[in-house]
Amino acid sequence: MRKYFKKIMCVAITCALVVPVMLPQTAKKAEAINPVVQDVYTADPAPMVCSDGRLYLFSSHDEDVTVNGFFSMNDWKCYSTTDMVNWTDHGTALSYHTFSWAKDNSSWAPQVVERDGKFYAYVPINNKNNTNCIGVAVADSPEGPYEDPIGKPLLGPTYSFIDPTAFVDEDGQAYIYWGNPNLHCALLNDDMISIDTSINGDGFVNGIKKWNMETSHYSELNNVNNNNNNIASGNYKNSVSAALKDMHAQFGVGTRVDNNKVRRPTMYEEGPWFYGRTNDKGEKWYYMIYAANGIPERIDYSMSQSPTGPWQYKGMIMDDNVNGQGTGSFTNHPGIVDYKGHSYLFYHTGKLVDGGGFKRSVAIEEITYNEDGTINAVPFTDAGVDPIEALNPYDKVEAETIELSNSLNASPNDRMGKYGVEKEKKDGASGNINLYSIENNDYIKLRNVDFGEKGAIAFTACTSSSAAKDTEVGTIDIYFDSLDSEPVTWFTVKSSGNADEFVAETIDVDKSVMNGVHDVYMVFTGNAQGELFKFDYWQFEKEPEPTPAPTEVPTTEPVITPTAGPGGQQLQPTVAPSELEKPAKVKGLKIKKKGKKAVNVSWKKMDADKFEIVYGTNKKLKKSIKIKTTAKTFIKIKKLKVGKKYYFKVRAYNTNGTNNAYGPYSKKKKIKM
Ligand code: FUB
Repeated sequence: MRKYFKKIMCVAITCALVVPVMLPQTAKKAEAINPVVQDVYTADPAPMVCSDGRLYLFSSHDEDVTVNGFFSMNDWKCYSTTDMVNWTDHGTALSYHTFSWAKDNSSWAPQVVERDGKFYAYVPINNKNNTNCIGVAVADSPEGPYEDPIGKPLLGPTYSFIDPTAFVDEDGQAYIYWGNPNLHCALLNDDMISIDTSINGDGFVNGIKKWNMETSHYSELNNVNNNNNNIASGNYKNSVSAALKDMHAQFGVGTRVDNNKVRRPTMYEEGPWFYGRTNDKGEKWYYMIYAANGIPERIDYSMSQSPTGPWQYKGMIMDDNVNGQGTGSFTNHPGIVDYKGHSYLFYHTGKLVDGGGFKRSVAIEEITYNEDGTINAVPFTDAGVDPIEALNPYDKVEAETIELSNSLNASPNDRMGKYGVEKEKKDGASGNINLYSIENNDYIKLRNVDFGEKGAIAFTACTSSSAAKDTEVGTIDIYFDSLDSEPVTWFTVKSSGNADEFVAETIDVDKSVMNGVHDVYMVFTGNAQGELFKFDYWQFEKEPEPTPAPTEVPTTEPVITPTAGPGGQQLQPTVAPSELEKPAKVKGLKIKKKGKKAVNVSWKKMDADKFEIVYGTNKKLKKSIKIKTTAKTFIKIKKLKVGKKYYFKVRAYNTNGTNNAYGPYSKKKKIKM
């Protein structure tokens, strides 16, 4: 797909000039952010905080049509956010097609972990003989494309090998846990794609440590059926073997009665989620969070001071019902992360329209830890979590960044496909995603968008349509805070003449209206039946800041000619005239922490008038960068954010005050604050 940017300044549109437009009839709905994704069914959430500063959510995907009344799952989805409420859809990250040895309808609970700039997806999937296996796939970016580096299962084929969870500890050792009903543990080698067989030292099942959670492992349970008074009185747990007591201490006393009417030994069912965390007292604890208590599943947890146990059972985090009302799903699956000073539990319910046990959807709640590291239980809610940051409308925002879409309120039969996202097919690579199948009165909502006090002066939208070029195919009507109001502005979409050719156009908007912090609704209207247009991205423009007068002291901004458009291109410095000599490449770049929020950046002395230091949290230093200049060969950079990874590069330049001649950039260096 070829994309180009065309800027057209249109007549300023103010609120006063707005002509009445028909409001969508499906507009009124509960302001609930759970479930997080509303256009497809997502299950088995696996959150991952990435070194690029974003929080990624991987999930399995329940198909719209359930085959043979069982889980019908073929791929794994990827979403990301920076504020916890507006999620960008990255489409399908990988699928059973990623593994040449795998079969369809078995793509269950995944987890992706980052190590040394690579992303490792651990997934349960059946081989062609329909036996459970754990596969591993690797990618250079979280959203893929992923490839199977070993061409065979990492673990298995073995019945019950499902639900992998992986964690890289501070010392670099990586662990993988998995299994239903038994819980298995293995060490991953540093390559993350092979198993270290040394655990247990006994060569048992390739060195895999196993906790036996099956009734058959405890013969005394054969007589403890559900009618046994022993259970009702609670006595049975007192008169059991030392081995069973030990399991109880690690994973709780089982309550589930299996098909043979025999009680499960412990609370553990499946869906383990493993990680390490230091509590407020400075003690390192390991957590095993899991689906528990039979069907319907709730979420329980155990803690340990060693990554391979023994575990201490700590009880429930999320019940399977609130005031007698269930989640609508007989399974549950936890995923827990800390992000920007908050802790979150990701789980799933059957609460999306048409949802249920085989059509589940990811939801999120904020959780809190006690001083000793234990976790406070939370109920599942429709309200979900609050935004932790405002969305910046002056950044390029992918159109598939959404808090809510009206699909939630659509009738059951037209729920799906309203806001499907499609992936541009570029040699099978993970490509661009855009909103498609946009029909009259469809809308998306973005939460907590900060236009600032001065406000926006222009709005750009990048769209495509196959209608005759330049035909008006619809509008994007923008509302603030409620659909029961007047639009604050609207954008007329003109056809690009080719559905695969996206065109960005810009209109002026009224800054006296387009300011402050608002929830933003974009309502799509048009006269055609079916799809009106496709929508790739949008961006507002604010009034330019007055250019600061140049000074000679170090750390001033460089002389640059901004050529960036709303497309978000990186600023390009002025082209060096031929009479200025370009300096050599900067060498010996060093970054040293100076307290919590500052670093000293230094490099080798060399012949040049000045140096330009480019830094930011984006690994490629392509967006959200900051630039400083100095005439010295060192600089202190302040006001960095604790917990974030920053990348730095430096180049030298010669200047005559008006024009600059730049040398090549140094090698990039990174540091975690
Ligand atoms: O999604 C299929 C299975 O259901 C998962 O692997 C389990 O954790 C349960 O959520």
